[in-house]
Amino acid sequence: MSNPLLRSVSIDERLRFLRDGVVCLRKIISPEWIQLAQDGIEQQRRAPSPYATVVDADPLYLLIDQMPSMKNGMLQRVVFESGAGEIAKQLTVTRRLRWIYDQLFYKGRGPAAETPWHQDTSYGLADSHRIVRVWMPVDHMPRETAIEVVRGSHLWKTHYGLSGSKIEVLDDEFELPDIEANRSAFDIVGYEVDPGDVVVFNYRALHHAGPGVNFNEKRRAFAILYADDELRLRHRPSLLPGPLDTAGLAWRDGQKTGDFPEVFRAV
Ligand SMILES: O=C(O)CCC(=O)C(=O)O
Repeated sequence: MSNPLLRSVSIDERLRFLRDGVVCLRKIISPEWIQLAQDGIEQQRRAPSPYATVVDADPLYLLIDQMPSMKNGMLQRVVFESGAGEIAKQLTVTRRLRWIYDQLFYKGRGPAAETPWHQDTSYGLADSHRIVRVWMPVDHMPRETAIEVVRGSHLWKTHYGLSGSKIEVLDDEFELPDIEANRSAFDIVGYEVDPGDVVVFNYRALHHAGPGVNFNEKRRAFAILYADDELRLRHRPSLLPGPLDTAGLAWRDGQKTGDFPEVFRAV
């Protein structure tokens, strides 16, 4: 298949991704694919999945949906054909990657809801450095409401739970420090973004999206996770089902993504 990206990832961007655990790639996804992502996200708003969190209260609208591409054909095309997977391949210098998950963040009217600081490992699926998250904004966002990441945190040995959440903290997890209250103690990077840009970060990187006042503007993003065949899966019983559970497949901790090629499809 031809490569739909507007440009390639540079060596400097690749080095920054490996060193910092995050990089913002400007003007790389073409407008047709942004349009399709917007349409797919709007379709999902009209018919969210059973795993969605929806807050539709005056004045706030928030939708966070899990694995929408499993049913939504437009978002599925974005996962496999927009070049997002190619970006992950170029950044990791990996020939074959697989889709492993995706999420949609729709912050509609009202003040933008905060996404608290977390590592994605705290939500389960796997513990690994091997997962690449391509976060694709489809609206303009000022830095205050876009993704911020603690630079280099993907290399920290510590594994954090979600502070104050209903999710149980596992034995090997530590309590997350209050990053927002101590911002100057952390090396935080963030970006003002436009449709066409992506922020790509390591699954273990600490990240959040700040609250903000955006009363009449939508703030929508689609995040896609890719990993190689060797990613070892891990159960997180208190959480939502993952793609294998949704597909009705039994699996054990430690099995690899490459063991389930029909669910974790290659990009
Ligand atoms: O867009 C957001 O609000 C949060 C995104 C996020 O946490 C992620 O993609 O991991």
